[in-house]
Amino acid sequence: MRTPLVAGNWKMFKGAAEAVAYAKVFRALAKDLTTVELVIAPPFTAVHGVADALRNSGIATAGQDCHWEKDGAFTGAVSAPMLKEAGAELVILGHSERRRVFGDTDADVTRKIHAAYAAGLAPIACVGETLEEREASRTFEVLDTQLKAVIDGVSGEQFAQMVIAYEPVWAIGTGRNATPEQAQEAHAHIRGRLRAWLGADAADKCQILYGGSVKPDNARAILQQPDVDGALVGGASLDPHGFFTIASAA
Ligand code: G2H
Repeated sequence: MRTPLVAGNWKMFKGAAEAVAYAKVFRALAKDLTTVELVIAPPFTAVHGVADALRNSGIATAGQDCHWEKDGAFTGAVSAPMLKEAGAELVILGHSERRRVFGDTDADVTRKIHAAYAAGLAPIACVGETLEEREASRTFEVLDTQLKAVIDGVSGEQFAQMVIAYEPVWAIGTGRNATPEQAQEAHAHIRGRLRAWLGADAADKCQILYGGSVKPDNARAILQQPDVDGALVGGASLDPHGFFTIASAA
């Protein structure tokens, strides 16, 4: 019922030239992969080039973050309308690296989500608990708090555009991925909360991605879980062939 979505989050890797070369290779590899929605999120400087190289391929380009204002004196920041103009169709918001390294709060994530919608970008909203929170049995409580911020003030029509990514912080870039059962448990919890708060239709249609050390050799088992609708892939998306293998498993 839900189309799988696999997104590559390149983080701070690849300059514009390398990014465009990758996009051309990946476009050719994925030309017959029509059953999966594909997204590539390069660094800001490569968004325009990648979007251009993927034009009319069905593969979308995403930003990795945006500011909540559309313009202003915010040195170093990039706004949602700027990403849209550069060719992005989506934007990753609330990634744990933004929360942990740059201090993004739940309130910031809410503002950024509304800025994305105003610019015509679909948010890929990230939630996830730390190891300390999991070990203290606080996973569901943390997910609920972050989810509430993600859907705060979002209309039903807007929510239909949203993608949610569950990324347990302890599994990000550590090589220590959640087991398929742990992923399914968290995803089912998220969908249950969405059902309670937004209704069955919204919850059943929402694509919930798993992120955290997804690799070609573990993707299939995770993606087979009933409430896992795709993956947000970091390190393993940097190679187009590896990323294609993961996308093909969805
Ligand atoms: C989680 C993920 C992509 P990685 O951050 O967002 O990265 O696959 O490298 O753990």
